Amino acid sequence: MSTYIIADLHLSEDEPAITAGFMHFIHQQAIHADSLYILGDFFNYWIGDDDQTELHQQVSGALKMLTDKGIPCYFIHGNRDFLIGKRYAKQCGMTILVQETLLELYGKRVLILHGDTLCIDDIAYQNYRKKVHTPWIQCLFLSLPLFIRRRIAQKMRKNSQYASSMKTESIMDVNPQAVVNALTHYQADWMIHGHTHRPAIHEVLINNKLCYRGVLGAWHHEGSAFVINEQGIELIFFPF
Ligand code: OKV
Ligand code: MN
Repeated sequence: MSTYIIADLHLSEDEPAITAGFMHFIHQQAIHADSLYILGDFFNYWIGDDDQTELHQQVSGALKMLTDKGIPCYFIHGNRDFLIGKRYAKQCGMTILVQETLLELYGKRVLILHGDTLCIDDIAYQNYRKKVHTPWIQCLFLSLPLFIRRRIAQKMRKNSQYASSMKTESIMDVNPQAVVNALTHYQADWMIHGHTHRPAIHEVLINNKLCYRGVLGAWHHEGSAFVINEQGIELIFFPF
C-alpha cells in the first residue's frame, strides 16, 4: 500500500487531455492507494466555489468516488487555486490542510507544501501573494458577481503572463536558505513540493544530516507523482 502525492495539474477546459489523464490516474492508480495528497495548482484558476462548471463537477465526482471508497484525500492550496473553499472540499470529500503540513509517513517525517512560499526572491510575486491572501480582500472579491470575478481574473492572468516573461530562471526557483529553514523548523527528513515544474530529488545537507527535497512535475505531457511506501519515496512519471 502506498501514499500518492501530486501537484500542478493545472486542470482547465482548454486542456481536456490532462483531465482525461487525471481520471485515468484516479481509476488506475489512486484507487489502490492508502491516501492521496494534492499539493496545489490542481486547477489553473479558481474564482470561487460557486463557479460550478462541468469540469469542476467531473473532478469532484472522481474524488468523491475515491473518498467514499475509504481513500482519504487531502488538499493544500496552490498559487492558482488558493480560493478553493469548504464547499468544494466537501463536494470532493477532501480535507484542506494548512500551507505547510508535516506528515509522518511510514516512519519518515515529510513536510509537504505547494512551494510558492519558498520562492522568496520573487519579491513582486510575494507582494501580490500577500494581497490576494488578505481575508477581507478575498471576502470582497468573493462577494462580487461571477461575471465580474471572471473579468477581473482574466485581466490579472493576462498581466501576470507579461510580468513572468520578464523574470529570470533563478528568481522563479526556490531560495536554498528558505528550504533549509523549513526543513530545520519541522525537523523533517523530507520536503515535497510542486510549483516550480522542475521535477527532481535534491539532497540537502543540514548539520551533517542528509535530508531530501522532492519536487513534483507539472502535468503537461505526462503525469508525475511521488509514491511513498515501506520501501521508500519514489518520483514517477506516467503517460496519460
Ligand atoms: C490565479 C494568478 C490569476 C499567479 C483576486 C482577491 C482581487 C482573489 C483573486 C483573481 C484571480 C484567483 C483569485 C489567478 C493566480 C493569477 C494571475 C497571476 C502569479 C482578488 C482574491 F485582488 F482582485 F481582489 N483572484 N484568480 N497569478 O484567475 O485564478 O499566481 S485566478
Ligand atoms: Mn504554483
